[in-house]
Amino acid sequence: MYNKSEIAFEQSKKLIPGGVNSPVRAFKSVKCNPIFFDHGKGSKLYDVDGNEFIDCISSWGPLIFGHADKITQEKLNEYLLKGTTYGAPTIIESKMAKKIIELVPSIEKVRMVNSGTEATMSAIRLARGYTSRNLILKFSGNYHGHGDSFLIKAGSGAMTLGLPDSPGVTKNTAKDTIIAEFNSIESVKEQFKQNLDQIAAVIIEPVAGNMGLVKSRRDFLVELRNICDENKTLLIFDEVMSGFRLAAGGAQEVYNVIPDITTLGKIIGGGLPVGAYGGKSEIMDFLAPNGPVYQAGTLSGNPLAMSAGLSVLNRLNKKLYEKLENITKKIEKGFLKNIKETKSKAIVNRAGSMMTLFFTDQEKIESYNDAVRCNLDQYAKYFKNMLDMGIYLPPSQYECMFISSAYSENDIKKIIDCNKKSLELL
Ligand code: KE4
Repeated sequence: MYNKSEIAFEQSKKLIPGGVNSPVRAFKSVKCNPIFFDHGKGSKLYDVDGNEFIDCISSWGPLIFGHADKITQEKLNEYLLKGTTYGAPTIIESKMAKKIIELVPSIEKVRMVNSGTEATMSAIRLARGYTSRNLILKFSGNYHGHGDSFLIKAGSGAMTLGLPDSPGVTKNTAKDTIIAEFNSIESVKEQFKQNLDQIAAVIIEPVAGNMGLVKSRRDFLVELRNICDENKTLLIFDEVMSGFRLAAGGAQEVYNVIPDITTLGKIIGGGLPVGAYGGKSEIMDFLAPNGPVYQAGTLSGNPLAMSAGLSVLNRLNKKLYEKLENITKKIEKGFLKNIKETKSKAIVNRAGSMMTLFFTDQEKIESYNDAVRCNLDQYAKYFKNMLDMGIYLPPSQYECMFISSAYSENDIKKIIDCNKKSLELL
């Protein structure tokens, strides 16, 4: 069934650390070998053995319209014929910036970079430069990319592999990152009390997707905004995952809580490497060449990625989000029915087209401490059952499903039916 993937993995392990270019792809926590894919189309992925899967990861979020989206490809081909990169300004970069500013409530100016990690690293440097303070407050279980300052109680692959605090991050760096508990305003107040006038920024995933899907409570976000204002601390929403996915204006539109800086990625690249960070002009103009905070990038804003990203952002409309909501709500409803009928110890967290089925006997999961009590062995077995039935889930309990608009009614039915069979097999 997966022979060619096995052979490919044996080969890649000789060439690439762990055989993969990003750790969570190694399938370590689900105790099986990764699948190597040959191509995708719409809601489907096809592996090198010719197996077909319904893709529930969408490349960790970017592919909101599914694989090999026709309009994105046409735009890419058009720009490909003109060249690939110039290392100089192009009009399409301004078009992209204008579109992001139109869509994201907090953004008056935006800088393009090449990944979500670059966006968050740059955002905290900007916040430190703008406030002349050193400390960054982040939340347990939140993942903001692999920048040194973030690999402290980090989520996603770091949490999956049990490496939330990575070696190689110096004590001097780590001391400038302080931790609070997600959805616990008391823990935030305590840190501000302990570190008066020293906190440059609070960075948060307003809808967390890196400990599995855990939403902020709205009152928590509102209080967080107030505490930042009272302490002249910048509030950074890391919307690399939630941006353009939960709504055209991301989580900040849904919650109506406006950060000072927003970081973006994934969907804005249409499948090509892109990140971005933006905020109030007064803050963003602190960046070189206007201001003293330096950040740069050879391929930042490259026209190919801009053309792919814009082909997506230009199609974000109410109808799309209604479709994504309907598809994902049907799957959630089906899962909840199956959990009940199979008497499984599991719950489902969902925000728009992001969703996680947690194996737990807890009533709800609202924090890192809740999430770490999940049954990882159950998830691993469930993952493999679903994989063998042709449903490609995130290979970690601490990741999210990302649903695309390319799902058919048959896809929805198949996912729900396979979910039931997989739960029965546990
Ligand atoms: P990238 O550097 O991977 O483009 O973005 C980092 C990042 C920043 N902020 C948030 C909220 C993120 O979710 C991410 C990256 N997400 C992971 C999935 N949990 C990427 C997948 C991977 O690491 O392979």
